[in-house]
Amino acid sequence: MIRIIRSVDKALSNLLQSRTVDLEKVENVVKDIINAVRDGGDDQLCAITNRLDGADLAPSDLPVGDAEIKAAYQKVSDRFLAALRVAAQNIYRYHCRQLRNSWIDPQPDGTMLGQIISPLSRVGIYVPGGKASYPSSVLMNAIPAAVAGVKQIVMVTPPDSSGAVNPYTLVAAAEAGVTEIYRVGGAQAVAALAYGTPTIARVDKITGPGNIYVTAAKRQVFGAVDIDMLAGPSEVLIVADESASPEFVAADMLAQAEHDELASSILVTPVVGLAEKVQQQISKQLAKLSRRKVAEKSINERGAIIITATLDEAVQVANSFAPEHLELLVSDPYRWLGSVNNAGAVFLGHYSPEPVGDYMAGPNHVLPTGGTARFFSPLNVDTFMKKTSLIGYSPRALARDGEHIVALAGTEGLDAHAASVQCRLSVLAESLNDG
Ligand code: HSO
Ligand code: ZN
Repeated sequence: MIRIIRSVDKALSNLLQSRTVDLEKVENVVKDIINAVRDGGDDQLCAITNRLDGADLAPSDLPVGDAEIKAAYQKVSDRFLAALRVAAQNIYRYHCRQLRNSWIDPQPDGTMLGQIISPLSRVGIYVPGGKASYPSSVLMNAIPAAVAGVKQIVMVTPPDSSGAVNPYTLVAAAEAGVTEIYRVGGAQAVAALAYGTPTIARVDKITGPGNIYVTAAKRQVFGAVDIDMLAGPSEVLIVADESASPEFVAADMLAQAEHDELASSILVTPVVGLAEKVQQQISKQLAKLSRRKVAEKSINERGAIIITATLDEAVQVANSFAPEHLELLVSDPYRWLGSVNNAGAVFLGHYSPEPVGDYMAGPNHVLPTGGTARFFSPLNVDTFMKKTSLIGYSPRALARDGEHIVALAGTEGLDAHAASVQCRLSVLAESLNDG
């Protein structure tokens, strides 16, 4: 049964402690894989795929071709495709709102300062295989990249032991504008994307969640490429008052719990009666779930119901936990929104359960986990763009600021910096004298 905890401080420190993901423990295995791929290219990629995924591939089998994508369309239902297309539309529209323009700021003194915002040229999207292979996540990664204007969107995903890739993943990739697909996963795929092999050209940035090996690999290759964030197990924190339905709250907690045994579902409420009813509802609803085993372990080991004195305190607990998903199942969610400062996504009111955001609404479901909502943002269009500063000084502006630059360079002991400005100041002074 899910725990009900009345000591808020203790509950918080326990929860915060238990959610740290220990990437260190796989660090060495991952380093070996990355080095092998760096040194051995495609052959090593295939050898490692054989060893870990059981698929016997030659380098020429790595790319997924058009025929296979066409065949995938034959395997998926019309119902899936219709739903996927509505989701893709919504995600596309939402992310278009995030597009920002380059700008220039010309000044009366003739200077021109500005910022160019441009898409990355080539990005790699990691899509997990097996049970955690979600077509929705393909859309969430690829569509923002396409909106940003990225020309080469490369997807990697592990094959099953026969070498096949999930047809739903392939269809989602085609719908979302992915331009290249390779059947390779794990740390080996991250290494290939970061350093390149003869078959897979290296990318500028790797996004998308994966298991602990993928996450550790992303951390290790950071610097050679950029990465989006370090993803951990998924989590929801629900703040609820007496207006909340115990049935809804329990359902939402289980929706999170079924993702992963390590997922956390937390309810924070000042209403003791609600807490007890939710506890009963969870036991009742659990029995009917196809992923009962996973959900039950998650709920019992990582789940919690925390009783606070007030709703205000409940929101403060949410801020301390900085959840990936925050549901405000309260009578006036907008009243509390201003008090929320750490959350990946906020779901407002009784009719915005997390799956609305997971699949349909449009905002991204790749969100910061493990408390990183303190500083990471959801995956977004900016994730796939970079900025370049523009500096255009006029002679007049340099004449005005030159001595200040010389002064600062002097205090830093950088004579050549000072000279680079001084030689121009001399020319300007001469032309003034001439004039
Ligand atoms: N809740 C997951 C995303 C997801 N749910 C995909 C269903 N499919 C992490 O935000
Ligand atoms: Zn989900």
